[in-house]
Amino acid sequence: MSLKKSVNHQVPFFLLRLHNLQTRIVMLVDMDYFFAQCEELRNPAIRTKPVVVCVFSGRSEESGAVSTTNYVARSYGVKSGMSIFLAKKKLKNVDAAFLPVDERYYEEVSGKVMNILRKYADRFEQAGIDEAYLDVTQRTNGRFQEAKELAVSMKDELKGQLKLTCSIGIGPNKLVAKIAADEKKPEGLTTIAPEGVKEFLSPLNVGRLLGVGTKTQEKMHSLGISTVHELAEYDPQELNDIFGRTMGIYFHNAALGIDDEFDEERSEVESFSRIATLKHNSRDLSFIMETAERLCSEIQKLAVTERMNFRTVGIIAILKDLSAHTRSKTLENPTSSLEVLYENAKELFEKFFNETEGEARRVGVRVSNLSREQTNQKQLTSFI
Ligand code: TTP
Ligand code: MG
Repeated sequence: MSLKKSVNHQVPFFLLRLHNLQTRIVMLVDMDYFFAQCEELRNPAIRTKPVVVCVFSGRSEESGAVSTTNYVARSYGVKSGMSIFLAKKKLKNVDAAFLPVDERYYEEVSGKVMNILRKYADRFEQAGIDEAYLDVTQRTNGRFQEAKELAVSMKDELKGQLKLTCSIGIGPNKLVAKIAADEKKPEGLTTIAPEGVKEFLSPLNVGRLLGVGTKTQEKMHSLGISTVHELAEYDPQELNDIFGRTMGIYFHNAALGIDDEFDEERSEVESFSRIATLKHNSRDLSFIMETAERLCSEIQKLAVTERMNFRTVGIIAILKDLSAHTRSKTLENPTSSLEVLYENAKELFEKFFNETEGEARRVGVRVSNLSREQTNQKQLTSFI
């Protein structure tokens, strides 16, 4: 896997640190032994055997490499990247299933998985065929305990709907979430709150950090750096000199559990939204609109201050099980009218509760499709 695009050496150190002081909750969901689990799904009879998914090169039955294996096969020492020849040797006299990769089928299953995961995220980023990052800060009120409960619901839904298992890491940023997800597999759930990041990362081998491959690891070992703690203590200037400025800064920050998430944060504003927890769970429209009215008013003030009109009005309802549901509507003309916002939000909530069972726990309003309010500048200048 390549080093993420998020390495941004333009951002000063102090900003990176400051940014991370804000409590953010990110999950990394990684499906367990994905290709092999997909194979078990369509043929449950192989579940108890070693399952080895292979990329056959075609020359002989034994040429090619292992794509992945189930955990039964892993207990025999058979794993991703190994030659099929060696895998067969390790599984000699064992009743094992050697199967060819069927990527189209795995893509199809992956699509279903992502559709479930997406519902649980404020912001969603698919990171591979079987993994995705979910920012769940808003819907969990920034509480790690709630995030953990959310992760359990998500696991239950994946198992109930698709009969698939996954491992989840929860942390204050993507970097920590990813390492946490690798901590326990299969069916793992590891939560690292900000105060636990240092203790969690310090003893790990540097190879656990994204971007530290075999070569880099060897180089670091030669510098006396084996653990993440040793990397964190290493002079950052020397890291820059040895690995180049971009990677030097990245390694230093990564060792401290600091992850650069500025790409998304600094993007042009595309919407204004507000979300609030109801005093009690409800599906009563007039009760919900009491809260929504306040949210509409805050958003409208913001739009006016920023001199923006909006054309799309959206609502979000987070139900008792923390699943999130959105509805939106595009208006004929851009506006910044509070009345228009309120009436449309009300209509969307009404429609939503007519279509959906269950009580809302949190509700939100959002406006998007923003455009700059026309100023009188043009008219003024045309008189000159
Ligand atoms: P991973 O998530 O790395 O591995 P996995 O899902 O098989 O096992 P686990 O997460 O439980 O450790 O990769 C996802 C899929 O990508 C994997 O099922 C098959 C494919 N893959 C390869 O084809 N070759 C490889 O070397 C690796 C690592 C993965
Ligand atoms: Mg996986």
